[in-house]
Amino acid sequence: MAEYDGSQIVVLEGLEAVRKRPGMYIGSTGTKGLHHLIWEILDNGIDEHLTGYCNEVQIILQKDGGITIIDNGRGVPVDIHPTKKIPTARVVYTILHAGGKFGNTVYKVSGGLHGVGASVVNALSSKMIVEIRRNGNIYMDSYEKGGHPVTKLENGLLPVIGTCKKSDTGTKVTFYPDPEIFETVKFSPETICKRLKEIAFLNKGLTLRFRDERSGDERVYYEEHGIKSFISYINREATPLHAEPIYIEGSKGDIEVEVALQYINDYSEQINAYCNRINVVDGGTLVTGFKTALTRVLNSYARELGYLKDKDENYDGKDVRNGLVAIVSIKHPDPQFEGQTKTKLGNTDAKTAVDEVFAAEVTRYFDKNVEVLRAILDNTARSCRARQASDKARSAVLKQLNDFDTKSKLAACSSKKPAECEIYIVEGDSAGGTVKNARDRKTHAVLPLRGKILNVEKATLEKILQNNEIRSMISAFGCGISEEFDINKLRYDKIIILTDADVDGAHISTLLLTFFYRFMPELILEGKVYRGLPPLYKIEYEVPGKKGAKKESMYLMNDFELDKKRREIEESKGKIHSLQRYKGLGEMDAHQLWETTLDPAQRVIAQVSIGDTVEADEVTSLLMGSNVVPRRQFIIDEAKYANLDIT
Ligand code: 28F
Repeated sequence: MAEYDGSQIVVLEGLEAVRKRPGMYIGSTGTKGLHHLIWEILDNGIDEHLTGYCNEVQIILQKDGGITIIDNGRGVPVDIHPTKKIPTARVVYTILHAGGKFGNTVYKVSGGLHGVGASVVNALSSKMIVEIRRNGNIYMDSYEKGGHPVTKLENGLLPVIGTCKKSDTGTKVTFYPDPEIFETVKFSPETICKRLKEIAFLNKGLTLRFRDERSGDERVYYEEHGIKSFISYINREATPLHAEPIYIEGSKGDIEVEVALQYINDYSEQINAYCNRINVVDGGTLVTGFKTALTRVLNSYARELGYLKDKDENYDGKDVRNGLVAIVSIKHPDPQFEGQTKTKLGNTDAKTAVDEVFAAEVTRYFDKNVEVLRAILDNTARSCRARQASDKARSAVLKQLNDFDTKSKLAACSSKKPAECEIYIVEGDSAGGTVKNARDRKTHAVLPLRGKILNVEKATLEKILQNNEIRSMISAFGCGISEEFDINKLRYDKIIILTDADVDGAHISTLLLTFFYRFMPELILEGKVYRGLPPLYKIEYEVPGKKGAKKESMYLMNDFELDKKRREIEESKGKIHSLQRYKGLGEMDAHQLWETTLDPAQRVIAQVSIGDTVEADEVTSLLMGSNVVPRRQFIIDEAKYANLDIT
């Protein structure tokens, strides 16, 4: 057993904290949290690419369930850390938040959890082995059971297990996620490859090699043209208005700016923003700078080329961005992330940098490609005319909607303070009735939906505004939609979707989310939308106690909890009296529904968030759009993750 001195005892307590509350560090212990372990280690390798020392990263899924990630960067330093008095590499992998890089000298890359550091991965692994190639030596360190170092240091240094060429440098990390922590330790090659593809797009010149030793599958990801190719990939099924995506790059001070954009024949706009490779889902200053510059440049060209006469008003930003698909990617030495989910960039210098670099470079481009400029201005002029027409139609309908819609079946709550009110969107009148009885009338409103709502992905605005279910929601929420949307007018603090845990329930929930995402995206971005999670089972059992058997009952959320409870009852020689599976909300009485699903003190609700803008837009169009073939393929690929209720 390796000897520990005082400094290391502190270290291990840090990692113990991670094992106690893994969700705090990696979001969840489900498959998403499992894959965050990979992103964390991978990000450190990509950091090396960002700083210019690495051009290749390998990812190997091993037969024994472990995963190995190798970069050809400088290799984690192995010298004795000035203050911790242990090898720096051991500091990186055993001290919390000591991530791959310290200080701000290097752009910190992160998979969205903003660099919780490689030490968290170690803490949540049953085993980790690190091999470092530096100064012509191969150093090794290894850890077990959540980061306990097991390699004996030699004169306080990592042992050298071999030699290599001086030029052969880099870091190799192999880790085995701890099955005691994770619900599943099975990696998904599809999930990994999708992320590797995105990383290649965002890091032009970086080669990513993937190998799955269980299947023999090998893939290489390399995008010589980076985000320009990313735009072509995103638009692979669309009809572009100009053949080549526009690509600009430049820098202002120590902020590097890249923008790629291509207009397509579509009504929506999609801007994907990245800061140091983090997908800033809520945008922020880098997007504001881009939008301001684009609107300003196109309006000045519109006047110069006669699209707009002196008396005409400027084109609106929405007109300019109709059919736009863009990626704004910056590298910033000290990014400040804001917002509830820390995915909005706050640095004001980023706004100026993107505005100035983009305006100057895209003007240079348009001066040399007037036919592309005209295609875009024609599109802008068309969008402006269409908007003005539909504005008239929409505001007429919305004006009528904002007056309280008598036809709606809303059971309002008595409180008029949005901060304490919640609205439950419930599937069907019977469940709606039970929820109306069970709720807290002061703060709980209930809006029962009669069956399926319209699929907005395939409908025009006029058709959408004629659908009663949608009208009821718009008038109940009180905050308008699209351009008229104003989150400050929302009458509720939470919109909780309560559907049955069956296929129909899932479909209605998806239709609702499509409507929110397309017409009230801020509801989701501001974290207002939740999924109610009623229990799936009620189990009644007895466990032997000192004063004879004790009868107990409890609610269980899913099969994972049921299996765990069954094992517990078995181990304590208990007996199960009954197990009830709830097929739908209507099967619960008001009291049960209150204590399991409505009572804020006891219920479980899941906040809906957008993890990745490219994915959100793609999956919504894929699942809800008109192209059937790619949808069928998506469902086949993802079906293994669905919790189907085929009983
Ligand atoms: C497979 C995962 O983790 N690669 C890494 C480096 C390189 C350096 C580094 C990492 C602690 C004090 C910085 C080397 N030489 N791949 C990886 N490659 N961490 S993690 O430094 C951590 C140091 O400051 C590195 C000079 N500077 C930095």
